[in-house]
Amino acid sequence: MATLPTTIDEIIAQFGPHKAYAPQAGFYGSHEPDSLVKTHCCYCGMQCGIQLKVKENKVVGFEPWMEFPFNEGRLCPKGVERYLQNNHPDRLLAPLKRVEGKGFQQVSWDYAMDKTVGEIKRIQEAYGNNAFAMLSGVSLTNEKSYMIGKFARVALKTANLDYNGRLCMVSAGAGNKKAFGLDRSSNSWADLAHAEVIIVAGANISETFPTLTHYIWRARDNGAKLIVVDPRIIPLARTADLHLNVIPGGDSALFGAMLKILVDNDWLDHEFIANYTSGFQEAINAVRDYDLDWAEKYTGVAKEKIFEAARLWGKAKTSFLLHARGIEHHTKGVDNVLSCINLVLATGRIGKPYCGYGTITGQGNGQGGREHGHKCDQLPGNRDITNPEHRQYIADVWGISEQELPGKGLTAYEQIEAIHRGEIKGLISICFNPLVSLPNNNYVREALEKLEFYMCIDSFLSETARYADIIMAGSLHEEEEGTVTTAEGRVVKINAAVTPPKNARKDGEILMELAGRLNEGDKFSFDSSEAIFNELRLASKGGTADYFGITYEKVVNNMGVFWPCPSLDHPGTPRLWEDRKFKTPDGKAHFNAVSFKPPSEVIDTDYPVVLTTGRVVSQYLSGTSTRRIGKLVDQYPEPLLEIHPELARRYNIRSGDIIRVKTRRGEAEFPAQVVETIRKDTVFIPYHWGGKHAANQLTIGNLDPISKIPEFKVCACQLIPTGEVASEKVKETAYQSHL
Ligand SMILES: Nc1nc2c(c(=O)[nH]1)N[C@H]1C(S)=C(S)[C@@H](COP(=O)(O)OP(=O)(O)OC[C@H]3O[C@@H](n4cnc5c(=O)[nH]c(N)nc54)[C@H](O)[C@@H]3O)O[C@H]1N2
Ligand SMILES: Nc1nc2c(c(=O)[nH]1)N[C@H]1C(S)=C(S)[C@@H](COP(=O)(O)OP(=O)(O)OC[C@H]3O[C@@H](n4cnc5c(=O)[nH]c(N)nc54)[C@H](O)[C@@H]3O)O[C@H]1N2
Ligand code: SF4
Ligand SMILES: [Mo]
Repeated sequence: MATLPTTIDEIIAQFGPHKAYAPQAGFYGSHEPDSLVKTHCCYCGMQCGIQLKVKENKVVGFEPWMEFPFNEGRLCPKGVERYLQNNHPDRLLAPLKRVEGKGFQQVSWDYAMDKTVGEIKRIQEAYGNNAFAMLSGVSLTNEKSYMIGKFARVALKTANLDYNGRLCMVSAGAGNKKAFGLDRSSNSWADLAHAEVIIVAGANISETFPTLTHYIWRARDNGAKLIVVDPRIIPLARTADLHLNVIPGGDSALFGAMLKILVDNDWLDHEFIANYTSGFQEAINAVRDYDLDWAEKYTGVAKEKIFEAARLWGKAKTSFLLHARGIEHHTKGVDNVLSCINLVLATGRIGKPYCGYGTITGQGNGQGGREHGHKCDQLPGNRDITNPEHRQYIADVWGISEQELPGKGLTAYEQIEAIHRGEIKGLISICFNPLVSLPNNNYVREALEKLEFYMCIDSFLSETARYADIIMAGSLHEEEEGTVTTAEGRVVKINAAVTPPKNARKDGEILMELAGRLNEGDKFSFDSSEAIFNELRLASKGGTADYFGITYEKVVNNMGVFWPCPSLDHPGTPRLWEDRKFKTPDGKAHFNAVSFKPPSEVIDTDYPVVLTTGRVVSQYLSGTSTRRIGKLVDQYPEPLLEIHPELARRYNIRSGDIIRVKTRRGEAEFPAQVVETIRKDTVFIPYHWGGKHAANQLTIGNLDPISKIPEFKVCACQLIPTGEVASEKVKETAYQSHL
């Protein structure tokens, strides 16, 4: 046994910083693989098809999967390198326990299970069932998502289950449910290529969904006009017809003003509005005063450009509106989404060929994972945990009484607040790294320290796992079979390429054994992923996210099936709403009145610069996997502060200078990258790093009142040059400026 460390810092010194893993080029390629396994990339919501090369139970490379219809073999830089996470030297290979004052020690599975179950029982007996909470994530398959929803309610018997989609998809989900009664993008991407006008709002597609860019280029080849709404001139914006450089937080003012222009110029589809929608009058009343001068003031976008955007959108015959976290990560995230949907409904361009609207789902299974009961307020099939009929249906599928089914629980960040208040004492997390990804992470760290017991299931020692009492070595994406649902709503098959190495185990097996030890084994006696999927099909039947007609066989034979798919003879639904039968109670699509409200923290003389956060192409989420892959680390080794030359001049900042960024939550230092691609009043930091590099030391924990998403995309900061300069290597990256 190695000498054991004594403090968190020493644990970090023992296990990290991550080993950036880069075998020599061609090393693995020189070996003939034993097999090629068709599956999907483990990262973003595009879920590109890929073939993994397997040799001796290790993933040793990849080949394109040309036949998979969405990406036809194309992959992004992360997809090309993703195989290097397998067989990585940092991989957790056995369960660990933390010994106070001594760090982590390997333990047997029996010990890890016994300890966890003992602590669950102790905490629940002392403080009640809801004092033990669970957090999960949607890099997991539909089968695991479904099983976690059932595990938390039936085995752990807690209301407090939530998931990392709370930081991601929930504003869009809430907006879609309000407007359409269903939470899915309306069309397959195939329709995008033929739209006349495309609006992309707050979505850095070339870096975050790189393979989707192909569909936009195809639309451009067909003559489409492209409008990009983003405080930065993102790569897609460089060739756009219009770039609307909105100030972070200004979107609903922009879309509200565009709605007013559509009304004033009668660029409306009256027939659609009259027959298939409700709430139009209220929606336009809310924007009655949004003239162009007002809009320019609150959005920071020139009024001519706002008018031109509305004209292009208003006069088109076909169109697509796409958005992502740029408009959703706000305390007004749901309002922003609704203000986009109002533009789509006013022009009636939905449910027709080449006319569509959608949020671009972020995580690999961000779509499926938000349908099957991961959320604190949701049951499978996107059912509502507070609806008596929905509860009864699921209780029957699960073989429990409706009274036994817990009610609505706390959302992810609210769980952290409840730990601070002493209401939550125990936690299980799987597939979530909140210490990097939640806002205001000093506050999150204090919460982790307050827990009486914390168990984490992961395949790497994430920043959060370092605070666990027990770590269970779970599985990687390529080690367990299942299905995921892509951002376009297509259910696809994940095939296991290898088995978990050494003493690591499949996530599904870990959960089933825990359920057994909590005396609920009979409800978790699945002998295959397909058996779980078959129960999920039944549980989703009749819900808005209806998977009943989808089988493994159908998914494989058709390279994916689009839900809803209510019966076995149903072909699936690539394009929603062709029948105009919306899933709202009155069957109509709903306009919503949206009044512009400023962000929860605005700039002032103390904190005079707007801070926004997001992503870079070569890193993925909290970086647990991509920060361990050598080539990706080389492309972008540490977070840089993007700043406009004019703002930089004011502080005498040059690329590579180290700047202290301070907010009301904390401070951190980042090398500057001076770029002309960002607004003059705004700085941008990517968030994929933990510890002293974490952007979330600075962000604000204020939440949207409906979706409970944090305001990641806007807060106020100070810039303080430290007089220090970054290393040559980092400086080199900083000088690779965007323009
Ligand atoms: N490379 C890479 N790809 C990923 C991921 C990753 O971590 N790395 N993560 C995946 C996941 S889970 C997600 S959720 C998606 C996220 O995908 P995106 O939403 O595209 O990514 P972000 O970088 O968070 O934000 C997008 C853009 O929003 C802009 N923005 C900031 N504030 C505002 C605002 O107030 N209004 C508007 N209109 N725009 C604003 C930023 O400048 C940024 O260009 O990416 C997925 N794909
Ligand atoms: N400032 C700022 N913060 C943000 C954002 C932002 O734009 N700005 N974006 C937010 C968004 S959109 C998102 S989605 C979140 C994401 O935030 P997180 O969910 O915390 O990020 P991940 O990196 O996906 O963390 C997943 C953890 O699960 C592990 N894992 C991955 N796959 C598996 C698996 O199959 N099994 C098991 N057992 N473990 C697995 C990984 O090793 C990792 O430790 O971050 C949010 N945080
Ligand atoms: S676009 Fe997304 S799914 Fe496709 S290869 Fe890149 S990270 Fe993977
Ligand atoms: Mo996300």
